Amino acid sequence: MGNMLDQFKLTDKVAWITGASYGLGLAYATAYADVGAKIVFNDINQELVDRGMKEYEKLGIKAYGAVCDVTNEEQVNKFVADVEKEVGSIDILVNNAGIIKRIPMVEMKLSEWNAVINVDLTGPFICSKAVLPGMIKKGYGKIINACSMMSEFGRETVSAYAAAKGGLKMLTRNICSEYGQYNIQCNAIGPGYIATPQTQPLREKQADGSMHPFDRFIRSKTPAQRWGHTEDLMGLAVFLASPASDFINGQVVYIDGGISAYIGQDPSNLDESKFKDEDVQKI
Ligand code: NAP
Ligand code: GCO
Repeated sequence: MGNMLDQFKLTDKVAWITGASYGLGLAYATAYADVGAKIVFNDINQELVDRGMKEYEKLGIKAYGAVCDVTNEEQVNKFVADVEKEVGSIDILVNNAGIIKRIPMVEMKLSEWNAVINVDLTGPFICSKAVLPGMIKKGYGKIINACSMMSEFGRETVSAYAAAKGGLKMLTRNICSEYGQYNIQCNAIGPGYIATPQTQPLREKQADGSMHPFDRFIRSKTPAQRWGHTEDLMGLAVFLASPASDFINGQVVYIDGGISAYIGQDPSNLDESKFKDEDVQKI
């Protein structure tokens, strides 16, 4: 068995994290670099790619970054071909890129619905389809999808996002079913409520300086009574990308501070003096 820690190493593995200029994607990439992976990332425009490159340089990480819209199959196929030439065949894909639109369903335009479904569900289809042939040829691969509380629960105003993330849970199971025979594992990370730019609007202080109602609500639904930080997810990201999880397939692993196990308490019971302002991200 050798040294157990070797089970969690990604030495020389090529890891592509989509939409990883900041937020959770940056955290996943940082964790992967720390255990030896070669980092590859894309984002929606050059400004974001440049921002990401600066972040990786600051962290001492040599990353390959390029513009690629995950909803554009031509761009994705070119990105994968360029990576294979410049860095090597992709061993690990994290379908992290995502958007959310918080609009009551009856007010949501079809174009807004389609935008969310395209990025959050069709994007992972396109990117996974692009990397699977190489993984099948090698007889090795890890695909990790960004699921969500909304893969299991609904809530007001996030119909498109919940439909996409619910679909992504089933896409995870289907990739497992079709390609597990080639030693390819497809699992998903299911974060709870994490302090990133995407959830910033739900945590902003009110004009009178009081807590955002949703901030109080989500803390009353979380046994840990706090928002997650990007660092909280790094260990699970490494685990699902490493040999330690080679016999885990088709699973969504929820990392949510206990939300999905807890009925919640009356928000007015919470002692606000215990709460710290949640940083958007520490790294
Ligand atoms: P984020 O801060 O909004 O970052 C998402 C990244 O994806 C951004 O860099 C974004 O670029 C990029 N992106 C958006 N559309 C893209 C496209 N078409 N092609 C390529 N890149 C694109 O989100 P996050 O909070 O880090 O979350 C990352 C993933 O985890 C998302 O899939 C999200 O749904 C999921 N998640 C987040 C939470 C949470 O609480 N934060 C919880 C559960 C699941 P732009 O700046 O242009 O948008
Ligand atoms: C929302 C939030 C959530 C989080 C995350 C929870 O509006 O409810 O944005 O959807 O982003 O997906 O797991």
